[in-house]
Amino acid sequence: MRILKPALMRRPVWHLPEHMATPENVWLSRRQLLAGAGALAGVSLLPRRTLALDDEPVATAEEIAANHNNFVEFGTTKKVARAARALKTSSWTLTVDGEVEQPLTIALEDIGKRLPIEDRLYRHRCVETWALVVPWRGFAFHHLAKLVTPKPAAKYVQFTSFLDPAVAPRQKPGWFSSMPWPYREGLTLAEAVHGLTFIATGAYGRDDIAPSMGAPLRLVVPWKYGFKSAKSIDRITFLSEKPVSFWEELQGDEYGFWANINPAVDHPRWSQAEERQLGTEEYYPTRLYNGYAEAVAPLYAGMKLPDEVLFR
Ligand SMILES: Nc1nc2c(c(=O)[nH]1)N[C@H]1C(S)=C(S)[C@@H](COP(=O)(O)O)O[C@H]1N2
Ligand SMILES: [Mo]
Repeated sequence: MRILKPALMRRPVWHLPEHMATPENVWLSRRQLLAGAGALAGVSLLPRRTLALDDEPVATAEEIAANHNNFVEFGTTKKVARAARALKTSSWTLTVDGEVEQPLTIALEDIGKRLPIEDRLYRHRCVETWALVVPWRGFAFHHLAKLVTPKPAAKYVQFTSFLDPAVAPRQKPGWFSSMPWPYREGLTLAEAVHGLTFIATGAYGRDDIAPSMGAPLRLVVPWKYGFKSAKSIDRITFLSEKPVSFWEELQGDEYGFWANINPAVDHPRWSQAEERQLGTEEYYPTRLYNGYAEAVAPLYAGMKLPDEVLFR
């Protein structure tokens, strides 16, 4: 596959015209365009677009998004889709507890009755530098927070993935790659109730999610590195103290609590300046807060944290 070097990609092609907005059309059209561009020594024919918050990026095809994953419960390669089919999502419940006035346990099938379901197209950027764009369906987390009424003591929110060694044998004690199961992630309360923070219940226009992408409930925090977006969650806990997350416990110097995306702050072992779009294999400059700076930078305005802390 042809790889356009960043220097030649003088303009972002995140945004394509409306008539090209279905993934299938985009695939064909982009390839044709890029083939044409190749003939013109790498100069794209697309008009220059700078992605604004309300611009719609272009979805990655589901076949690609569901077959290149990080989901360590099912293996440490990107090819975990088959193993993840072991997930049993039929009698799933979500428990919301901790520092709240009205803790609740809600069955998956009742979520749509109590929370406003909407579609959102979000960029996703893994700390390992691959990136894609996913059309999620689900609800903004602040709606759920309102249902349980956080107590004044609540300062953080922890999102916990399933724990079931019968489904994910790697979670058996003593497995050679023993990890601190279950997978879990944390946000400040302010981050959690930010309008962009989303719990996905569906994707690609459907009311369910491919198992490999974190069925049946998946946190989505689009301005942070992908590891913050915990998959297959069954518990959300409001806390007074900052929780330690899965990767932080394993390798805290490389995968911190904040993990906000910033092209200028390298991972200790590689540059974060560019990202590779799955499917096209094109490289683009990484965007501050993954392109959502306008919306989320105010969250961090008063903080005097060094970049290595806020962005790693
Ligand atoms: N439970 C769980 N959630 C997880 C992970 C995981 O291994 N287990 N990987 C994280 C990482 S590192 C990334 S990049 C994204 C990957 O999401 P995707 O496979 O849908 O692209 O899920 C995140 N959520
Ligand atoms: Mo990741």
